[in-house]
Amino acid sequence: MPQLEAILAIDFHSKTYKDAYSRINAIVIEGEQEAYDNYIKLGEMLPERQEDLAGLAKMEMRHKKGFQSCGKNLAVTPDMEFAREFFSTLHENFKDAAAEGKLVTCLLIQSLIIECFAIAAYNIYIPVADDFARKITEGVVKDEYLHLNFGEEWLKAHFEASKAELEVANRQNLPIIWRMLNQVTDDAHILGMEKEALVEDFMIAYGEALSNIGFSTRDIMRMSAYGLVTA
Ligand code: PL3
Ligand code: FE2
Ligand code: FE2
Repeated sequence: MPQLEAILAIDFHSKTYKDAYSRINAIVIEGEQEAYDNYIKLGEMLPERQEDLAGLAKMEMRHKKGFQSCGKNLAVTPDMEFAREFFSTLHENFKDAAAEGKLVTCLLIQSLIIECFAIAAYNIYIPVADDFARKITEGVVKDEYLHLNFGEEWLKAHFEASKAELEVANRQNLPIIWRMLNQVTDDAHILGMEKEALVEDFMIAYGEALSNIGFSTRDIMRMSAYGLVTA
C-alpha cells in the first residue's frame, strides 16, 4: 500500500520527478514496442495462432502510444537510448531463442516474465500516477492479463513437453529481471513506487502463472526466487 503522505508529496512537475520519469516512461514505451515485435515474431513461430497473436501485438502498439502521451502530458522527453540499453540482454535472449526456434523460451520471456513485470509495475504505479497517466495505465493493465493468459494457456496445454525448456529458460532469464529491477529502484522510488512492492507483486503474478501452467508449489518456490538474492 502506498503511503498517503507519499502520494500527497508527489510533485509531478518538479525537476526531480520529470528526470526520473524520462527514464521510466522510456522503459515502458520501449517495453511495449518490444512486446509488439515479440508477438509478431511469436505469430510467425505459431502460425495456427497468428491471428490471436497479431491481436495481442496490436494492443501493445496501443499501449506504446498511450504511454507516449503520458510523457507528453508531463512535458517529458523519454530517454529512449537508456531504455534500449535497459532491455538489451532480455531482447538478445528472445532474439537468440527465436532464431533457434525455441518457442517455449520465447513464450516464457515475453508472455510470462515481461508481462508479469509489466503487471507488477503498472499495478504499483496506478495509485501514485497523475490523473491522466492513471486512466491510461488502468486500461493497459487489463490487456496485460490477457497476454499473460495467452502464454499460460498454451504452456499448460503443452506442459509435459515444455517443462524442461521452461526450467532452463527461467534460470537464464529471471536473474535478468532482478537486475533490471535494481536498475530502476531509485527512479521508481521518486515516482512513489517501492522496490519491495514491485518484487512482491511480481512474485505473486509469476508464481500464479507457473501454478496455472502446472508446476508444483515446490517447483514454484525454487524457480521464482532464482537469481533474486544475487541480483
Ligand atoms: C508488455 O506488454 C509491456 C512490457 C513493459 C515492461 C515494463 C517494465 C517496467 C518496469 C519499470 C518500473 C516502473 C513502472 C512505471 C509504470 C509507468
Ligand atoms: Fe503492453
Ligand atoms: Fe503485454
